[in-house]
Amino acid sequence: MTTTTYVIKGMTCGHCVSSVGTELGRVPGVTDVQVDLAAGEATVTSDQPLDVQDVRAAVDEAGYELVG
Ligand code: 9UX
Repeated sequence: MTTTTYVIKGMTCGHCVSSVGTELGRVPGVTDVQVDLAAGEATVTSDQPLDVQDVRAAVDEAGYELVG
Protein backbone atom coordinates (compact mmCIF):
# COMPACT_ATOMS: atom_id res chain seq x y z
CA MET A 1 0.00 0.00 0.00
CA THR A 2 1.37 3.38 -1.04
CA THR A 3 0.01 6.84 -0.29
CA THR A 4 1.20 9.85 -2.24
CA THR A 5 0.10 13.48 -2.11
CA TYR A 6 0.07 15.38 -5.38
CA VAL A 7 -0.15 19.12 -5.87
CA ILE A 8 -2.75 20.06 -8.47
CA LYS A 9 -3.16 23.51 -9.98
CA GLY A 10 -6.51 24.98 -10.93
CA MET A 11 -9.13 23.41 -8.67
CA THR A 12 -11.50 26.08 -7.41
CA CYS A 13 -14.83 24.43 -6.61
CA GLY A 14 -16.48 21.21 -5.56
CA HIS A 15 -17.01 20.10 -9.13
CA CYS A 16 -13.29 20.38 -9.76
CA VAL A 17 -12.73 18.12 -6.77
CA SER A 18 -15.24 15.64 -8.12
CA SER A 19 -13.68 15.58 -11.59
CA VAL A 20 -10.17 15.09 -10.26
CA GLY A 21 -11.34 12.38 -7.89
CA THR A 22 -13.11 10.49 -10.65
CA GLU A 23 -10.16 10.59 -13.04
CA LEU A 24 -7.55 9.72 -10.42
CA GLY A 25 -9.75 6.83 -9.32
CA ARG A 26 -9.36 5.35 -12.80
CA VAL A 27 -5.57 5.18 -12.63
CA PRO A 28 -4.47 1.53 -12.47
CA GLY A 29 -3.73 0.49 -8.89
CA VAL A 30 -5.58 3.33 -7.16
CA THR A 31 -7.75 2.24 -4.24
CA ASP A 32 -8.62 5.60 -2.63
CA VAL A 33 -8.50 9.31 -3.50
CA GLN A 34 -8.93 12.21 -1.09
CA VAL A 35 -8.96 15.65 -2.68
CA ASP A 36 -8.27 18.71 -0.52
CA LEU A 37 -9.65 21.73 -2.35
CA ALA A 38 -8.23 24.34 0.05
CA ALA A 39 -4.75 22.84 -0.12
CA GLY A 40 -4.92 22.14 -3.86
CA GLU A 41 -3.80 18.59 -3.23
CA ALA A 42 -4.92 15.05 -3.86
CA THR A 43 -3.83 12.19 -1.66
CA VAL A 44 -3.91 8.94 -3.56
CA THR A 45 -3.69 5.48 -2.05
CA SER A 46 -2.71 2.61 -4.27
CA ASP A 47 -1.89 -1.06 -4.02
CA GLN A 48 1.09 -0.67 -6.36
CA PRO A 49 3.51 2.15 -7.16
CA LEU A 50 1.83 4.54 -9.58
CA ASP A 51 3.20 5.61 -12.91
CA VAL A 52 3.44 9.40 -12.66
CA GLN A 53 2.61 9.58 -16.38
CA ASP A 54 -0.75 7.94 -15.61
CA VAL A 55 -1.36 10.36 -12.77
CA ARG A 56 -0.48 13.34 -14.97
CA ALA A 57 -2.74 12.08 -17.75
CA ALA A 58 -5.64 11.67 -15.31
CA VAL A 59 -5.24 15.20 -13.95
CA ASP A 60 -4.97 16.54 -17.51
CA GLU A 61 -8.11 14.62 -18.47
CA ALA A 62 -9.99 16.24 -15.60
CA GLY A 63 -8.85 19.64 -16.87
CA TYR A 64 -6.17 20.54 -14.31
CA GLU A 65 -2.41 20.52 -14.01
CA LEU A 66 -0.22 18.25 -11.97
CA VAL A 67 2.37 20.48 -10.35
CA GLY A 68 4.14 18.00 -8.17
MO1 9UX B 1 -16.22 24.74 -10.64
MO2 9UX B 1 -13.71 23.86 -11.43
O1 9UX B 1 -17.63 25.61 -11.58
O2 9UX B 1 -12.67 24.03 -13.01
S1 9UX B 1 -15.65 22.91 -11.96
S2 9UX B 1 -14.41 25.98 -10.96
